[in-house]
Amino acid sequence: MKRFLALLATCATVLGLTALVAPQAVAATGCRVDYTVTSQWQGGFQAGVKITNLGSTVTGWTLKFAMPDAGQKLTQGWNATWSQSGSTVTAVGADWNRTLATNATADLGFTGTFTGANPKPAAFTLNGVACTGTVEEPPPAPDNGTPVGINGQLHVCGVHLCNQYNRPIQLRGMSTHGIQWFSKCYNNASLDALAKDWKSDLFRIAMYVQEGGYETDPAGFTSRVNSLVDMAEARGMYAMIDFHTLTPGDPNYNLDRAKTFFKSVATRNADKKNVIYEIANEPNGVSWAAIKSYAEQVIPVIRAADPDAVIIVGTRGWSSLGVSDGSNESEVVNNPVNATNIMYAFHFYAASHKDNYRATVSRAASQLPLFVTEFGTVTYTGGGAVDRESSTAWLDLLDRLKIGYANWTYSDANEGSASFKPGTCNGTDYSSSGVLTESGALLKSRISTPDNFPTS
Ligand code: IDC
Repeated sequence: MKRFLALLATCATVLGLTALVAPQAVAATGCRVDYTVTSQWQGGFQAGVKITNLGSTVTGWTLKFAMPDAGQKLTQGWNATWSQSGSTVTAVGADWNRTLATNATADLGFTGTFTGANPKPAAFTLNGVACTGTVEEPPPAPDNGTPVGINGQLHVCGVHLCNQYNRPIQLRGMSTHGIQWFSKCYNNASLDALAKDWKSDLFRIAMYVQEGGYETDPAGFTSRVNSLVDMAEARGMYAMIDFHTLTPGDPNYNLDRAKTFFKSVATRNADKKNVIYEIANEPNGVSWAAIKSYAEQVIPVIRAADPDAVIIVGTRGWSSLGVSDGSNESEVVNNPVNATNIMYAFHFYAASHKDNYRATVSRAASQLPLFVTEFGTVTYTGGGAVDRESSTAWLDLLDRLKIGYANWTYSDANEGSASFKPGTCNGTDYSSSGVLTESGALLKSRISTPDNFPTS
């Protein structure tokens, strides 16, 4: 009989059928081992080894692992038959635990001696299959190379936006169009393209308050914003929640709505690292004093729920630091918002706003933390031709000053500022060059260059 089995095994091996007759085969999905040193004393230790079978049922098992240090020696084990050869420790299942159904566990243990550090064993296998997720604590999540993974929770340091290593960074990304109109443009395929093809760091979520926006359905818009925050987070992008006030221009008109909205989103997203709050898109026809008063009422609402997030305050004259109203940054420098960890918004439309606006930004950048939360390559109407020369001058300036930006818009609106040709959002292709407008192609080429975020 023995000879017959040996012969059968040989034939099976020759025919490549080992798995059919091997009594201990497990599915390749494998196993998990949790290894815990339960006590340790001078020169000796005791460890628990819990096996979880993640494959199909096994009717006999052999666990192997490596002692990483030559000084580590098995003394005695239980709930299996234990042996050690060189650095390799072997435990063979006992009669009463040799059958393990899917997800079933077996608890073993052993005592040993050690010299030196007593490192955790490595390379656990069950019937030859590597048991991933072995050691007692899961390793820290890798930064996986995404903007949020690398930079973590942001904060303002001096006039810059800084990452978890307290180093200045520039975030480059795109703004949605009004989500009340272009919701269909924000889906898994378009967000994948933004994260992977555009390598965007940032996704600004423009939630209009009027014009069919938040005021018409507060719960619905709040929930849509939250789901877009999650979609950005899943792809390692920062999400900027833009309370897109525009008409009327006095943000105080929406003060109660702002408090309700920000209390809700800040509470819900407090533990996330990827959220930046922008509390008023473009104040206009209103004094800096009124904007500051609004900010000093809304910021504490956010802070109470989410104390460490960066908050961005809009500025006078459609977030032009007052320039479009004939003023300049000095009104903010001389009378800043009474809060920490905040930045000020600056917006421009490259075909309309040129040298005097750039001069303002160059000057103000050494005194105020600035973020270009919205800009266009075209005129302030959102339409017209791309002004390549002015757009390039602006982007070069922002890069040089490490000022973050979001471009208006990641949408297929029928206007020059949109990145995609009209109709693109009815389809599934957001990646090929054929769907890009001139503005989209320009921004994609600028945003997708390497970030080289500092990590120390
Ligand atoms: C524009 C849109 C346009 C829409 C209009 C009205 O591009 O399709 O009809 O708003 O709401 C801003 C605003 C932003 C404007 C954009 C272009 O923040 O809402 O979007 N712009 O006009 N400030 C300066 C320009």
